[in-house]
Amino acid sequence: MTRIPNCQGIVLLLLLLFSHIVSITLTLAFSVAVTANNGNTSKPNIIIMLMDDMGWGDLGVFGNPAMETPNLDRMAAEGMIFPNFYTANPLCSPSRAALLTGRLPIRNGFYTSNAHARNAYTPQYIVEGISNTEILLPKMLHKAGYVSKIVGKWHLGHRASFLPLKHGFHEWFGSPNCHFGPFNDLDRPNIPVYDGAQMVGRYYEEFPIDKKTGESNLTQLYLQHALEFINRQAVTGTPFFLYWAPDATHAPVYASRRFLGTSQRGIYGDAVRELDQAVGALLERLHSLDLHSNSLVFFTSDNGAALISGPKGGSNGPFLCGKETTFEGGMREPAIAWWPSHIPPGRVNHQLATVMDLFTTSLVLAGVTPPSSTPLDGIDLTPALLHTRTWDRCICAFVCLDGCFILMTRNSWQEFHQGINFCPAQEVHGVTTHNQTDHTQHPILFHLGRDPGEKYPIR
Ligand SMILES: [Ca+2]
Repeated sequence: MTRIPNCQGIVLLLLLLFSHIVSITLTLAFSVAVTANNGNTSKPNIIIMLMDDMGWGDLGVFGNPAMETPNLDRMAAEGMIFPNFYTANPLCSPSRAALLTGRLPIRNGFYTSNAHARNAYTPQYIVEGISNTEILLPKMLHKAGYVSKIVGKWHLGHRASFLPLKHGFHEWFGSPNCHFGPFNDLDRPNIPVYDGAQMVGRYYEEFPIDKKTGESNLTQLYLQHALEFINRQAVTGTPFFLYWAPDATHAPVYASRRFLGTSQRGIYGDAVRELDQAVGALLERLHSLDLHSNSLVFFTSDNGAALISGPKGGSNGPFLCGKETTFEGGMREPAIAWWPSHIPPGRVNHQLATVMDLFTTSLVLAGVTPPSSTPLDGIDLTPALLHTRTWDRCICAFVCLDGCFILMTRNSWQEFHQGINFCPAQEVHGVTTHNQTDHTQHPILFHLGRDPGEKYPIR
């Protein structure tokens, strides 16, 4: 039997050594005040662009040699990149739950535990959906008068009580689940698409995706719904939160006809190029409506690229493994912040940050105080965004131990026995092992500053 260099079943403990991480380009003090949305409010609009399975190495500005993301690269040149930005979990649902709650998966219920064979990326079967006890970002922002819309993938439960409009969003166009499928049975029906509370069709039917050619106009639909929402908010003058979550880079990847065959990276690159075009269109719209100086836009991804897709998938740059592993390739995400006249342009900020920080930062910018009874795991990033500051901190991906230690567990027994290799061609002896090993008592440590690819354990 061929041994599969599988990454599953490892418990990985990372000691992040922050002292070596320094920020560059800190010479200019940059002090700003949060000013007006068309002069009317001190509350900036907030747009979070969350990609699906897009890797750290997929953007030109992060070093992809194809250099096929001119709009994102321009966004970075006009804003700030965070090369040390992490998700909270290398899977869709728990990552999104963490972003929208500001809380670790183990707090908000969307977590994977080997001991219980729980696999949180299928919430409808395990945790069913986001708990009513969790307070999501749009609900908090509503206290400050924000109007919120989600465009794209939800993935926090498909039953009625779990859908976005039940958890603080005022508007929604998109689907409760991934687009992969279709599932032609009553238990797993073809995936519905909603416009608000109304189901308006299904993927592969009213919203076609050609599984042979990869052609679909869904990214353009998601773009149009986002543009239309921004247009309306510009008229009303009310602050808004737009959570733009297209899923074109999740397998099976798709792109519109005019983008198919245009990338040197294949259809995955076609999807990236189309998303890049959409990002450019959204930023341009903010400019044309004179909202740019009062809109914080943050671009990132929910987890690393899925290496099980091989050359048909994305790139995690120099990092080890990818989606469904807690190595850097699964956890570290591309991240760009853009806010003209507030975020100093062209900066690289090495502040360690996570998707959960977007929750806390958004509340700070909106002037909303989170409930004191709810522990939050994100921190306020405004000193980094507005003043290019960096500081030491700890991040905990699953379970906090002492100090800056982080305990990470990966993958269910069920998947383990399927023998999926999440680290193809990236075997590191004693690290990416096939056999599940509990490293809790003798954790594997890497010095990420010297060894970002996690090739050389220091213990
Ligand atoms: Ca994902």
